[in-house]
Amino acid sequence: MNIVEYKKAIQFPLRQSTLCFLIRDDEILLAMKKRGFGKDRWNGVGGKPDGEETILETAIRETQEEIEVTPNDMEVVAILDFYFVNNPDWNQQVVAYFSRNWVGEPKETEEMRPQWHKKDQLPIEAMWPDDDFWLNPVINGSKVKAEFLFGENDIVMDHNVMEVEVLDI
Ligand code: 8OG
Repeated sequence: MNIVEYKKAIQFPLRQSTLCFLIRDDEILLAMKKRGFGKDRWNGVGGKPDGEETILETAIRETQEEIEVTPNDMEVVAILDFYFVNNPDWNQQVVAYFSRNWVGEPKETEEMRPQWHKKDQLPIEAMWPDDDFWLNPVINGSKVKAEFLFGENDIVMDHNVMEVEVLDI
């Protein structure tokens, strides 16, 4: 099974979700997910829209809720389509942001334990396996549009990663 075949058999549009990484100097803020989807993985912070919220409003609210920080600037850096062969209910599009300006200090909450990491020393074994394909190019300044097909145990069965000039949400 590859992504082209899989996409013929599923429903669109994909549900949307958000992901936000704080960036300062040579560091990126990752947070350990303490519960739910992606538990025990380092990741950015984010989640799904509430009601009629825009995707940007969602990203800001989720960052406030999960690490008690309010981002002031949000740059869209990646649009990631995730497909799950065995769990189509998990299929979703994630809009990823970098923020370099915010109010507040990252704090641990019930959902997330934030920690600064060197951009060139990501704890990749304890992150989503797809992050290995797209996060480094984004850290190095590219904008990325990507799609991933996951199999058993979240193994990446197929992927396409494109570096693009402009990202349209
Ligand atoms: O609210 P919920 O627990 O569903 O949020 C899931 C978060 O995880 C959300 O910020 C989007 C993010 N996310 C996925 N899949 C992947 C992935 O494969 N890699 C990364 N880095 N983040 C992901 O849902």
